[in-house]
Amino acid sequence: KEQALKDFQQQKFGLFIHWGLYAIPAGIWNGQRIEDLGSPSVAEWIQLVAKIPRSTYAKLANQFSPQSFDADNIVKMAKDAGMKYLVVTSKHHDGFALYGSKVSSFNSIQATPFKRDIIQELYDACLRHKLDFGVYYSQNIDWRDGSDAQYKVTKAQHDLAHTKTDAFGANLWDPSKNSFASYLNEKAIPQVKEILTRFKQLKYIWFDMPGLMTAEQSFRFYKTVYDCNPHVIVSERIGNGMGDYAIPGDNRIPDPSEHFNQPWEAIGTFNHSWGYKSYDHDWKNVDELRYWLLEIVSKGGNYMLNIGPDAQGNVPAPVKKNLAILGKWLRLNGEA
Ligand code: JFZ
Repeated sequence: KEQALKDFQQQKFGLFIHWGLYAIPAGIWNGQRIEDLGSPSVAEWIQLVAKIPRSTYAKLANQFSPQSFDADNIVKMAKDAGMKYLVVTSKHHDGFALYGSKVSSFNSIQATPFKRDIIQELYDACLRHKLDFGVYYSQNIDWRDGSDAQYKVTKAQHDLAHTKTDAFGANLWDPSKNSFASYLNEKAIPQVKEILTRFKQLKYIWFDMPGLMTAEQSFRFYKTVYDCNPHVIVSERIGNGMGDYAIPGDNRIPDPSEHFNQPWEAIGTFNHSWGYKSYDHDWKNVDELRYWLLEIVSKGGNYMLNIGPDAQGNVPAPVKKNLAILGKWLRLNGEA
């Protein structure tokens, strides 16, 4: 693992991809923009913010047919931009898997007319173009099968301890009947195993939003990953101080005085949303991208810059354009 971490620290620049069913509403539900409905106003949170029932949300899968999706194009774009790795959402908070999961049929092969394995396609393209590959996996929040993110179970305890008491992220509008334990045993842990077994060259697993997870639960994920592939490195958002690399916070460049005991990675959006948002056109320009990259890399971190492809699988034009210019500049300076 030590070598894997050293390699990771050398990468400097990577591509983060948030993609899923939420690219279809793209920030608008029943004619209302997500910021007019509540917060957070990032497009991939539409199900929670608009309190969409699970069965209604699942119907989006029937419309998911991104005919323009081309893994090679995306990976080439990243490579030409000077990026060395890619991390894509294998399952976000909505519970939808972008690969052919045997554990849950709510996935891109079984639940959609598209019937393709997006993670496999991106994985293969990364191997072809020699980019390191990782996946994001929402281990705690799962609005479809994850019940209440154990809010009901542990709120009293947490109140007593005066620690985290909010139910942030929990599905309280239409919770599944699953207990949190059964969600862990029957979906999340098996899917993590499945991913690690399937994608043998996986380098990173990016857990996120641990919420009220106990140390024991975080450790179960850590151990599951380690037992399947001890070289895979794990983001700190596995929770409870576990994880192999630090993340200074979303869209945040750490202060020069900040000290990390681990390799770290700053993550950032290209506009103001991770998932595709049809009306957010406030893209970082090339000077801004250069600023972020240089600030982060000069402080010793990696910069993982996010894109959200649209419902057809297209990468927004300003993203392609600005990345191409940035890559050209990096090559002129011998850095890519
Ligand atoms: C989380 C997700 O909820 C979001 O949808 C996206 O995937 C993002 C990368 O991660 O959102 C967070 C998580 C942590 C912080 C902020 C937003 N934080 O620590 O500042």
